[in-house]
Amino acid sequence: MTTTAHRICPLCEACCGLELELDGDRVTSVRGHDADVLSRGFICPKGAALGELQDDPDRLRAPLVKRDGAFVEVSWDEAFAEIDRRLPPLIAQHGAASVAMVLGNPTAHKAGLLLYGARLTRAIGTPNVFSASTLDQMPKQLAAGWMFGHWLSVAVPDLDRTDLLVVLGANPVASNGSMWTVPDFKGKAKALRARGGQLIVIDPRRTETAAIADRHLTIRPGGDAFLLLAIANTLFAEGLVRLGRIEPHVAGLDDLRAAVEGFTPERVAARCGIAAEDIRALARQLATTERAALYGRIGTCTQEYGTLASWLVDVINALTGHLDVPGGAMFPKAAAFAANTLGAPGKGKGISVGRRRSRVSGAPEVFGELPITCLAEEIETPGDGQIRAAIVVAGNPVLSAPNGPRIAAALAKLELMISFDIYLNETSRHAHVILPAFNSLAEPHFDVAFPQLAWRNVARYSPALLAPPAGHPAEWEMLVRLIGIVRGKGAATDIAALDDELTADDVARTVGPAAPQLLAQVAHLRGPDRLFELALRGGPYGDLFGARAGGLTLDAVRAAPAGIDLGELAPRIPELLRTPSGKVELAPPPLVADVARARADLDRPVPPLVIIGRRHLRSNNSWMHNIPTLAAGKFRGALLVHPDDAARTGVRDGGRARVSRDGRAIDVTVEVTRDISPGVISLPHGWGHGQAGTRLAIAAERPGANLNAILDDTLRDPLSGNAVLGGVAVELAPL
Ligand SMILES: Nc1nc2c(c(=O)[nH]1)N[C@H]1C(S)=C(S)[C@@H](COP(=O)(O)OP(=O)(O)OC[C@H]3O[C@@H](n4cnc5c(=O)[nH]c(N)nc54)[C@H](O)[C@@H]3O)O[C@H]1N2
Ligand SMILES: Nc1nc2c(c(=O)[nH]1)N[C@H]1C(S)=C(S)[C@@H](COP(=O)(O)OP(=O)(O)OC[C@H]3O[C@@H](n4cnc5c(=O)[nH]c(N)nc54)[C@H](O)[C@@H]3O)O[C@H]1N2
Ligand code: SF4
Ligand SMILES: [Mo]
Repeated sequence: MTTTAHRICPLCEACCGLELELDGDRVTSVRGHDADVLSRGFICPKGAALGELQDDPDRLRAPLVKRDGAFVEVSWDEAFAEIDRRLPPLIAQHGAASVAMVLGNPTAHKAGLLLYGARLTRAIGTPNVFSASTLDQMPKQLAAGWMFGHWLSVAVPDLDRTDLLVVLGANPVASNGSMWTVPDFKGKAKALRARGGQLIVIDPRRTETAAIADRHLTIRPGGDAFLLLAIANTLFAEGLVRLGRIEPHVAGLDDLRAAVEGFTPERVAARCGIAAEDIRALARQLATTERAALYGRIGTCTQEYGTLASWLVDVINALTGHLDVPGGAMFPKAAAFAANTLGAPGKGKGISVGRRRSRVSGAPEVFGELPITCLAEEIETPGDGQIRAAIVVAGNPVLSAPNGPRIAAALAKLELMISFDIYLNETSRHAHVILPAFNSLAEPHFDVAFPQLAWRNVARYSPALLAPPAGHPAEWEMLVRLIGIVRGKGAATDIAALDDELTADDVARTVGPAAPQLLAQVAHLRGPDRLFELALRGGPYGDLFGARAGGLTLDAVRAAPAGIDLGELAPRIPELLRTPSGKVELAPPPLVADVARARADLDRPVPPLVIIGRRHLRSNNSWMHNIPTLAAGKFRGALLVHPDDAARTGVRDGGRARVSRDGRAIDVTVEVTRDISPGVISLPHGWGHGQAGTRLAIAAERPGANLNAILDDTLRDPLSGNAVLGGVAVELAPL
């Protein structure tokens, strides 16, 4: 029997609402859900392939345990019994720090993994927590934390109402937006231009986004902080600073002015590869356009000055009067889970970072995490606190983190590795136990993080659509079972009872003596649903457990399959602020101090050739290369080379070439194109399949090369610990 159902897409930050046709348990068609309040019918080829993802014959259907070096399928009870035999004794002997938690990107897209993964981390109590955040957005979170008092108080462009959007180091036409949930960016950008507005893209490559822009400025990789310092400098020098409505709530303007002194457009032009007159014109255009927003993403984060650049993006939005106003950069107000809607408004504890340091490199902790580039050395280096076991949740660091081969070798040495993964891939092949999810459609979903970054305020819920085969636990149940094992309750924990206990503890921690009363009101729910209900009802639009008539409840959101529209973004300063001063901190001391590092680096010579990454609409980081319709067609893992560089190095279009750095090398297929700047080459990350012991038949046919095999795990933004994933010097030679 065919049924129609609706679902939030679990694949990327756009979080599109999908309309599925189901024949029993099989997905027979996927379309955009026209009525969805967030995405309004938009869909991309990845979302359309959700059915294929479920049907993939290589997808794991049962837990695997490694015995004598080979994986065997076991029952769920056996898998957990294996973990129970090995994990608690290891913790008892070597301490909690001997277990690493490694959280990958899909953790953010699956509420069960996100909410219960955090509980498992707490239950183990390990300081060794690593995630994709330090390959991605940690700089943006840290800058936001220092400026606004919470790491998810991130301003996003109010695209529907702006007249000028400047995109720096992002390609939302391919990525569908990041730290900015904006399904159908392309449609919205076209609407901006149709109403007379402008789109400017600053990127070393003429990207799909640059192709639809009014203007494309090429930048030298890693030059963003310098460009932004010069824009800020120009705004002060030319008397263009207008803080606008946030003026009474801003601190640090004088310190900021002093910090950017000397960074004139002329002084930075060579460093960032943009002519002084272009920098000045951009500063003036931002300052004099009434509704404008500057948006920076991956390109601005995954570099040596990631936090500095992320901070300066918001600084420039503030200095030009575009922060927290319609048509500028605004703060969403999420219906649930947003810390910037909790507690007393307008003031808070702010953030604290660097409370401890990593054992080997001494990298500071940021928001409870250590840089993922420290993972291998923490496994390899003997001594107190050495990592001997890892729990990898939906992550593939062998392909996604710098010096992947070193990570693979380190993982192979672990006494115990547990992977939550749906494939036997480059990382999970090193596990001793693999716990595969049945299907995201079998679990209820509520976007925990992304409404805090969304172009519009909405509340949506996706109920479970499929029943898993008997005995196949939901991912949150697997995590609860692991928590039971860690707490010494054995492999056969009563999941419902332990879930009750965990939830009761959390509620008591947040609301104190009122906890029993609240819990009684949600006693009809279990697992993630109960957490959604608690967060929604206690949230800024919630019914406050009966105190606010007509407020949101999970039932109310569930009754609206297209979601509930909570309106366009509205100004939130000062209410949103959680800094100790109750102000927007324009010049946080660690960032002002970091400007000195940039100043000392102004005259760094330009290497002849540097490498950067890119993304493609039909690819998703290191996975989905095994999905037939996504893998079909032109190979998308080629190295882009400018004709001048091709001529200089002797590589040719369609030929093979070797890219090397510090004695490490990868072999790639070359595509010669004028879309990339001279002196820059581009290779997407997440490739390098076909490795021994993996089970990804389609991906192995055209494996591509692992960009991260030549990137360095020693290069980090010192403030955020984020990896440097581009702009590093490489050599190129024909094969
Ligand atoms: N050089 C370079 N490297 C980069 C980047 C770059 O731009 N350049 N980008 C970085 C960024 S932004 C990110 S976010 C990281 C991403 O890197 P990772 O965090 O490693 O995430 P993915 O590569 O998406 O791998 C996701 C893993 O989860 C598994 N998976 C998929 N669905 C499920 C599920 O439902 N349940 C479970 N348990 N597992 C599932 C997949 O099989 C895969 O193993 O890569 C980073 N690496
Ligand atoms: N189809 C698809 N969508 C995705 C993903 C995917 O793999 N595939 N991954 C998802 C994830 S995890 C994330 S984090 C987001 C990322 O989303 P985006 O931030 O939009 O990421 P990219 O598409 O990699 O765009 C980064 C751009 O920065 C440019 N760049 C590189 N170095 C520099 C630099 O130094 N300065 C400047 N100004 N630009 C530079 C690159 O040329 C590239 O065009 O995408 C998400 N969406
Ligand atoms: S853009 Fe594509 S992958 Fe991302 S949420 Fe929408 S349909 Fe899913
Ligand atoms: Mo990411």
